[in-house]
Amino acid sequence: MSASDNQRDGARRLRIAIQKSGRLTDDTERLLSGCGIRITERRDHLLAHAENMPIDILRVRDDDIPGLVMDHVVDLGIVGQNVLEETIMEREVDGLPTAYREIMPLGFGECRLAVAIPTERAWGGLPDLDGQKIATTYPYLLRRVMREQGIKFKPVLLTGSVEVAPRAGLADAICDLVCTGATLQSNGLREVETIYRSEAVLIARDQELYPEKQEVLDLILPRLRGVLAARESKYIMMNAPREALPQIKRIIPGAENPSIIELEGDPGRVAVHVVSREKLFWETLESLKELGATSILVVPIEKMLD
Ligand code: PRT
Ligand code: ZN
Repeated sequence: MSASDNQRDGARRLRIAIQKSGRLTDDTERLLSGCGIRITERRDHLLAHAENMPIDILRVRDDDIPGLVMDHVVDLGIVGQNVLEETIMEREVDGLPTAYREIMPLGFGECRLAVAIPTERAWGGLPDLDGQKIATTYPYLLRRVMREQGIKFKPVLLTGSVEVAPRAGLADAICDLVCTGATLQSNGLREVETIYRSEAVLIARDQELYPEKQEVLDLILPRLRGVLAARESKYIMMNAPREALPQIKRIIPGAENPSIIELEGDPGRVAVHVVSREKLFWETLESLKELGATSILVVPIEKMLD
């Protein structure tokens, strides 16, 4: 293919940058495949072509994704808000473009950026760290919070193994991503202050897209919303006393008008089918049982199109 063929192809195929291999990769690929985008190429290929749609997937390090969107190399990117915000501040300092559009948060890759100190150390608040060394991969996000509070600190930049810095004598505290807290705990650290909360987001370049690409985007966005909506939603079926219906509707979270079906030979009871659009807890099912519901079935929903 010649360079001009490539350019023409680039104008037609929607390009999405995703993390090549890391914490966002599995969820991202599941989401794309949930939208019906079929990719068979192996993960070690930088560029993968979707088989059934004019979409190309670019597999890169997560740190490169915001820049690729902001430099208009790709049309869409899926990345953690932490990386996105940090990159924006870094690029502003470097005088690089930072415009993009956030399309939607994606409900995975949830974590927090937190300050942690050695477990035995007393804690009175962030001012305790005035003038001290803090190891982090996110100097800009940390500096923003510290500046708001008028606290000076010495950043120690580490791109990995941040949690070992205090024990190795490199820093007094750390500021790192935390999910379960297990890493901090096993390194003799305790979390004392959350400075930023993050999840994965879908972002787009801020320019108008070529019509061919816009068409593909208009096709996949409702599918994406459908996959996300279906994730928490459940289809609930049960048999219940007719007079308990108002209470049943009240306790099922996010329930829309249920379908009520007569039960042959049992005029006092009906079958109820309903979609619950929020997380369903065991407590709710137990309450349904107390209201006289029997044969309660909860079924996951794979796709949803409103
Ligand atoms: O190679 P590449 O540069 O692409 O990957 P990476 O190593 O920079 O990133 P990766 O794959 O570790 O994380 C990608 C994104 O996932 C992050 O930018 C966050 O948006 C999100 N994410 C969610 C996390 C975590 N949870 C997480 N727990 N990123 C990192 N961690 C690390 C954290 O740094 C610490 O080392 O996990 C450890 C703590 O986990 P817990 O569960 O013990 O608290
Ligand atoms: Zn990274």
